[in-house]
Amino acid sequence: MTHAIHYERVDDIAILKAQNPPVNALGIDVRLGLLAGIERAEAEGARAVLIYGDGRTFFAGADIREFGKPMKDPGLPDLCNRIESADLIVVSALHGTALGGGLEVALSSHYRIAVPSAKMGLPEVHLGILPGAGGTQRLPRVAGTEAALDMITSGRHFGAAEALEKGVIDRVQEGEPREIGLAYARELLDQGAPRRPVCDMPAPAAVDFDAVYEKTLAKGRGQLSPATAVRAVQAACEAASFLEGLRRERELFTELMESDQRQGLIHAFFSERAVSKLPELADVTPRDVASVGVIGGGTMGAGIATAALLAGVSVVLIERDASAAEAAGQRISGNLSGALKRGKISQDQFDTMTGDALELATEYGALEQVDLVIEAVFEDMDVKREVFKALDANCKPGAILASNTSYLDINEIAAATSRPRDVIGLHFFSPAHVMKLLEVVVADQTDPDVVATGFALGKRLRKISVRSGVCDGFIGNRIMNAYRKAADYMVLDGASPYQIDRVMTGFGFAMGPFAVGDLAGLDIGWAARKRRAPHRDPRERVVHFADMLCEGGDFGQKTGKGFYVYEAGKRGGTPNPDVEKYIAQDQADQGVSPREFSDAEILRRYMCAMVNEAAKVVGEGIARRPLDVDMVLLFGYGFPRYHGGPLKWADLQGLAGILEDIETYAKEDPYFWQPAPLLQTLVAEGRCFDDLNKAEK
Ligand code: T1G
Repeated sequence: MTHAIHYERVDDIAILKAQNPPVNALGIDVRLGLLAGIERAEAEGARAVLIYGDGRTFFAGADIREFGKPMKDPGLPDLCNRIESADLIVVSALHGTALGGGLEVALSSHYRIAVPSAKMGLPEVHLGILPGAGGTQRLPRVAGTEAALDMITSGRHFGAAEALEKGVIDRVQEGEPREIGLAYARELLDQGAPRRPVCDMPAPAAVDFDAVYEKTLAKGRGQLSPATAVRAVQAACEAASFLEGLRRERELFTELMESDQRQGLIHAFFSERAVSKLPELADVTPRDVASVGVIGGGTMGAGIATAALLAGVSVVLIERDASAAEAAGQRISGNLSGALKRGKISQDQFDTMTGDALELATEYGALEQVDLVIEAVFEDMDVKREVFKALDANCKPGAILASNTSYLDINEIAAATSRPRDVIGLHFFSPAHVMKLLEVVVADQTDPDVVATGFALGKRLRKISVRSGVCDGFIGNRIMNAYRKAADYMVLDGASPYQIDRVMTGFGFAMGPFAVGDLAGLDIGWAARKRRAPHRDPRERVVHFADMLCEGGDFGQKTGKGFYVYEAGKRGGTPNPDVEKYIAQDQADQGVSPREFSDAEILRRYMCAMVNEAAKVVGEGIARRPLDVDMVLLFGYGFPRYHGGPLKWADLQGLAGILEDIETYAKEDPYFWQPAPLLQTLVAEGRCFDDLNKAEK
């Protein structure tokens, strides 16, 4: 027996215990051990086999690290069929998270028991594939077609109670998996219970699969795996035999396994785990943070305070006066009542978070005991320097002073204090209690343990934390500024903003850049352009049509009009007829003769601008690795997850072609399209961005 599966006999029952931490992934050692265990049990004349997982969970799925490599026998589909055809009773006892191939192993068993806390699911669609070891054929047979379609196309986890109710498992029982599994196997043997292969169950009832397919495809915003999985379930209902259904499942699985979207989603899966693991922090102990101070109770400050309260961290929020502090308290209560309504927190938790755990104050003296302060006041350097001077004077030694600024220089802020080593940037994204991204901005003098504390706080707040160096806009806003400019330049040159929005939603974004601008408020970009104007390089191409919109008081959704006109009670907007006039005016003022843009050119230019700036951000060391940029764009800017992020997308497209296009665009605008040195180097060396990610591991 391989070490990954431990074999034991208890009378006429053989027990196969999986020992492959951390999640009992079904790697080759486990598969070999299961096969050997079944064959040994049969050879020894055992009457039943119990399969369960040691440690924290039953099998959590195939070993994702094996994807893209030649599959070693036994493959999971064959192994599941072999378990199912075993000439004895097979029982699976589930705990932890029985996911993907793990649940498929359980479904190929004849009986399934679970502890009440067990979670199950077939989340393969989130990896760009579909259940490929019989799950699309067996689940509909035990749970019915509709339930199976919901579980498989959503990829959601579900609990033992729902699994029992839907027929996915046969029993839920408190206890250790080994004990409850052994007792259940014994009971079945004593009852003379029959083997009960799912493959012998009747084919599930058909539904209108074309309608389900179309609906699933539309919902996926271009992601293929959920809709393709519908076709696999359809085969369970319509194929001539179970084996024919399995064959169809394998065909569709292989199609997805070879797709770029599978590579993108697997990249996202591993990157979101790797991005917050920095080698230089491995041996650094974070400082304790039992309570945080928040300076400023506007949307951002209240959101940050809400995120901290939801994570069990008490908050002292400072506002300039009692009424502002009261308003902040209302915002926090409003945020938390949303969590209460959605069942994320109990009434008791709500009462604590809006009661004892939250202090609203107007004097900095209230901060004397907090371990870390996050400043979220007006984005003006003079204001921030004053705030940090006051924090420095009032906070205890060792308290960390963080700014939530989205672009200002943390070094300059730190210089306003006597403790620059305790100063860091913690850039949250609005709404701060919802958006998962946190940019941990490390200044020149920031202590490593302060950085480690930033990441530890981010983990506690269930954020995806990404390390950033100091520059205008850090990682995300700096890159966004570049691709937004590319979009504006295309409009000035003749593309319609509405065509650009349509192209980018077709690429998988929930909204295009102009609709996003309307949502965030066009005045924010306007203010940033005015702030940068005095420092603007004379070679930079300037557009004015967006400023004209703002000068007319049209800031987007908040004023009812921006690039789109918004009507109360209606979702989305319709194109604002004034915009064409402003664009034409800008073109006339600048002597631009507008031309046609194809959808393909729009996408290419937009993405090349994003990739080029991202390559500069990595090349300058502002982002540690390409995957860091990918995670910022995924978790802060709605980049479609199935592309993996802009630099994963670039690798899949081919860097040489991207560089070639950038060099072509640079002929018309050498300043904006200056190729990133890192991109040039990678192309010259025949390497890709992922090579840099691997080098860092
Ligand atoms: N394969 C390989 N490594 C895995 C893994 C997997 N399936 N699941 C987790 N890990 C690693 C993870 O990278 C991390 O590593 C460590 O385990 C702890 O994970 C044929 C083909 C199980 C809910 O999609 O959802 O079966 O960073 O930090 O937050 O149809 O991991 O420590 O080096 O996430 O407690 C289907 C994916 C596969 C489940 C635990 N299964 N995993 O969450 O810990 S496809 C999945 C998860 C499949 C079949 C198909 C979560 C978790 P490191 P973690 P966690």
